[in-house]
Amino acid sequence: MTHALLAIDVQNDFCPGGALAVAGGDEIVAGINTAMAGFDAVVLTQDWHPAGHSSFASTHNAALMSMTEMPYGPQVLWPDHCIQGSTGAAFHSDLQTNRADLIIRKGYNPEIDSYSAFFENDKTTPTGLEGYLRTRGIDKLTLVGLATDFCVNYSAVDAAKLGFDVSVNLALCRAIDFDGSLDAAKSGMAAAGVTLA
Ligand code: VGL
Ligand code: ZN
Repeated sequence: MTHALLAIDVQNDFCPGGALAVAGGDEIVAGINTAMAGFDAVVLTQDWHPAGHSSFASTHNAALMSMTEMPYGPQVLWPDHCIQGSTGAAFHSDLQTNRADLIIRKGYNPEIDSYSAFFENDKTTPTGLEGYLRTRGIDKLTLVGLATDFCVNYSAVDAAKLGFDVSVNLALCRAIDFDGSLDAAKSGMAAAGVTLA
């Protein structure tokens, strides 16, 4: 099998001090760097929103972490984060980005959020990652990164649905864990056939 490491959103805004800080988000960086050498390919994702994105609470004058109804379904309203070109959107400075074969950006569509590295939150608009992996003959994926319960979860479930052999290395992930989201994510991933290591 051809095995890729898919490191999700290891960006400043998801690390302590960032706009949507995930507890311990910076603790996984060294381990991800070490893991890179053991794979046939390394792919990084980067959450990459325009200012005024529809997933931001500020865009709707709504409370942080409240829910709204989008044309594609329910959506959490986040603090402004990962704005294109900002320091918050940059990768953690210790992440060895030079090792990446591909960096894929997501969430650039102002009207649709994109937790998954494969499809936007409408579950139909592709990011192009599937085609990249398939044309390189990659059939096995290990996911790491931020956040376990949102972007890692959605990416892992989509990858499994697409037929990839998927595992998530939970030791190299950290979670937002909001309103039971981590437990729900773990059961959802397991039900989708994702191996949780
Ligand atoms: C993420 C919320 C909003 C993530 C991205 O990377 O898990 N979560 N945007
Ligand atoms: Zn985002």
